[in-house]
Amino acid sequence: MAGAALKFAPGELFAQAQTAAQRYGKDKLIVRSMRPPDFETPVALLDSFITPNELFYVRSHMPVPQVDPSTWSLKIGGEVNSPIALSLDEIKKLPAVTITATLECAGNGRAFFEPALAGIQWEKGAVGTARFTGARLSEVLKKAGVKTTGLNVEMHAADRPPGTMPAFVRQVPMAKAMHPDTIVAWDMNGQPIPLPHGLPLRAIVPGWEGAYSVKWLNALNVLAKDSDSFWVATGYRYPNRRVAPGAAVDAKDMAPLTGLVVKSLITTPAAGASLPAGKIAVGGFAWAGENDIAKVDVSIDNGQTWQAARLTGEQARFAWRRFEYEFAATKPQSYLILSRATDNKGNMQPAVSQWNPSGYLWNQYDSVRIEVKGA
Ligand SMILES: Nc1nc2c(c(=O)[nH]1)N[C@H]1C(S)=C(S)[C@@H](COP(=O)(O)O)O[C@H]1N2
Ligand SMILES: [Mo]
Repeated sequence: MAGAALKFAPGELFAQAQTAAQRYGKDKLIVRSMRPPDFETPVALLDSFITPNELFYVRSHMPVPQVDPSTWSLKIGGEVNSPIALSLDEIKKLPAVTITATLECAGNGRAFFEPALAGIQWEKGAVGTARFTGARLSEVLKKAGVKTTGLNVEMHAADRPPGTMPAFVRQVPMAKAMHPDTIVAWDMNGQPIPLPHGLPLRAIVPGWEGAYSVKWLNALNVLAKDSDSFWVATGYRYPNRRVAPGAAVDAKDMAPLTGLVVKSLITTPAAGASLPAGKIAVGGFAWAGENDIAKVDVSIDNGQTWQAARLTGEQARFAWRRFEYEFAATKPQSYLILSRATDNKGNMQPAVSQWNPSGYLWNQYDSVRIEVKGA
């Protein structure tokens, strides 16, 4: 009878996960959840400034909706002079802009917090950079005419929650909604937005944590108050004071997340790499939400000394920046390579991330251990 009660034959669960990723052309990604699809990019595949669509992480709270771009409409209502619904064609007639933006899930790195937290156990790869083409959210709102009473733009989407989970409704404060780089996008890296990324229309709220960039966007509701959506009132909140790891935090001491925090990621060498003695090339990306990267330092002696890495390649307002550093490894030994970014406001990555009840904004020094063998 041994094995008779097994629900899965050996390998079957793995095969199901592979199928879930293949369905969306994401077979190189790590499946963190099959239903809904939550896929993480392996760090080694994040080695280009632009993350190709098939390598871009996916974060969805609920099943991917069925969409028909030909009948899609974006409704605009609430505190506006004339509520309207715009078709995709009408939206595409507005002036098109392309924004290069790094999107990162607020929960990226949650797996590393101690004590452990509930939620998707993202490690380092719930981040990526793409060029999004669309119309300015301000231009879209102008079509309906925002009243002076409008404080927040509530964003609704077509994905429908299973069971009792609340629908994914978010809000953007008016100033950020009106920013010229906040857009409703229909293209991602020159292709129609792929289905798991929000086909046919998604918000891009650059520099802010990924959950502001609502996918499958189908309604804007201008509010004279704060949204009472679960995902605004309760979700995506962070303590406004330091808390002891594991401590409960009162709701009144929590504030909404906004901008991403300063962070760096070593994409090469790979963790655990075994390399011959000689020159070791270190490279990766650093980003700081709405701020710019001022410098990235690298340490190969457990943080006793730090050397400045070179910042290279393309520079875009809301995108990560490439850093490179080389050192000579003369004899066989194990190295822990650390990276630490600083932004133009003087914020530096901490040695240890601040624990918080939802496991958001993990941003401590990145580290990669490698083994150097004899030449
Ligand atoms: N409609 C809808 N939009 C959504 C989500 C969602 O579950 N539903 N997830 C958000 C979160 S938490 C993140 S991090 C980003 C992820 O975008 P991506 O899947 O294109 O990488 O989408 C955001 N937009
Ligand atoms: Mo997210």
